[in-house]
Amino acid sequence: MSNILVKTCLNSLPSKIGRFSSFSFVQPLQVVYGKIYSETPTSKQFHTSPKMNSSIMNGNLWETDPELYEVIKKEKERQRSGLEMIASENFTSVPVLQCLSTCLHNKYSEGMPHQRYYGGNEYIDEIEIMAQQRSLAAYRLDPEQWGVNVQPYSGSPANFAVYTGVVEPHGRIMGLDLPDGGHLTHGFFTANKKISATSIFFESMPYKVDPVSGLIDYEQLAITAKLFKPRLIIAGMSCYSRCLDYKTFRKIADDNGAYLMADMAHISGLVAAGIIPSPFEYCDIVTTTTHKTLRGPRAGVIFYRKGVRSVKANGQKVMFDIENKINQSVFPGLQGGPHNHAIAAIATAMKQATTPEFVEYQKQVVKNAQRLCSGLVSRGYSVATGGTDVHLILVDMRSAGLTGSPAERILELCSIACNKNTVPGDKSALNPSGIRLGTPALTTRGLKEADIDRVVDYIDKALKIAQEVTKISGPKVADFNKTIEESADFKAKITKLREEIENYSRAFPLPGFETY
Ligand code: DSN
Repeated sequence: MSNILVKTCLNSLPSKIGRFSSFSFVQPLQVVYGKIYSETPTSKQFHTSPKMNSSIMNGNLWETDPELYEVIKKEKERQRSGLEMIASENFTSVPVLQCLSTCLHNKYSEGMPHQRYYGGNEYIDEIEIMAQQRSLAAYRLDPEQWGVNVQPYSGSPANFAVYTGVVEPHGRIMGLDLPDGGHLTHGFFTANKKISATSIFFESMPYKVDPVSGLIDYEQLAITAKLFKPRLIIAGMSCYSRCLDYKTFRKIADDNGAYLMADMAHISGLVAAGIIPSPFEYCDIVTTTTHKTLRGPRAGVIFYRKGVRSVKANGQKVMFDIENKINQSVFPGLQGGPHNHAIAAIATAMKQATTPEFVEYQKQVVKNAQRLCSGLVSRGYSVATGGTDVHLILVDMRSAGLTGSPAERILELCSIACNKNTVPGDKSALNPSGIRLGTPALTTRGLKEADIDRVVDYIDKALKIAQEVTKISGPKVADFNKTIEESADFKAKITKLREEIENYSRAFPLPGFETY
């Protein structure tokens, strides 16, 4: 049966009746997954297909590739038995994991819903539209005012797509400097090298935090923006523990005729829950990953304004014209086929983001971060900006006579995952003074404030071992590792603490770990 004939049959279905529930209306031939039935198929016929007689195609991973499976099992055990405190990580839900391993993975669908370059996309269209509608709903956005592209593979491609679409080649962008808490894709470069492609293909001027307060220096940003005249300003961060002042960003952007883009990747769960200020009131464009606080799949999303941008003195309306620019920049500009399994997972994650349970989770994430902060401060550690409004804190390890690298290393040896990070005023991203700690993943496992007190105790114990080691080794990580390796006493102390932490951690559940 030709595709045209199949289409004709489908088009003739009564519009209010679902395609598969209406087989009895289409006679005499039925087409299901390419099979032609002379009678209406029973649900058994519909749901079953002959089992493929191929061990590589139909066998389980643990049978077809035990070598790889063994390593995956080790990673699973590492996740289960460790305390995951990397601020950008989380444990996603079973429905998201289920979407990620569906047949949607098999389909090419370049283009936008109902405008594809491949056939067979009727259900993919339905799923992508669902992901779009739910993304707008999760942030309470009016579809007349906002559009969304759910195809970016992740946050970095999403940001690059925005710059490609709305900033001219070598046009100017301004973002928070990476050592001050910004992201690579906010235009990072050093004195010697343009590190990120966003500083190679666009001209980038960073703004900074005040080195004493650790807060974004909006006054200096306004002065620099006036001189630099950026086409786009990025309000976003990778390691900044305070809410952003979007209203001030907006004013600076308006004063210079710039677009304002928020990169809310880290905080998008908190924004969806409505527990911190939303960037949507002030921004023209908002990008996010979907796997951090939002707790969805590893993917990216771009929201963009539609409708009236401004009204001239003579009453003439100036309209936003960024919808097509951004969509075309994602595809065909930068990407090929959308990852449809990830788009389905975005749809279900955005649905979860509207539930009361999700709001409670996000509130607990912040409470836990604040408890982590106060616990460490009470033990003498210095935290950038003195606190946190969000899901992360930045601890200045110089307050414990350490730097970021040995601190990260000792915590890793004790099964606590975090990352070394620059603190305000640091000169080198390779040898930073701090560590970044976040609570989204621990909160997903069910830890509450009292549990965080215990985590603070573990962190403190580990860092005290690091202090002892560095008295002998000095600050270099290679020497630090060697000193531990050569000391039975240090190894015993670390092993004892690690076992205690791992036993504690294993008591907290993980979504889907029994099944996946
Ligand atoms: N790598 C992420 C982070 O850790 O913040 C951002 O892309």
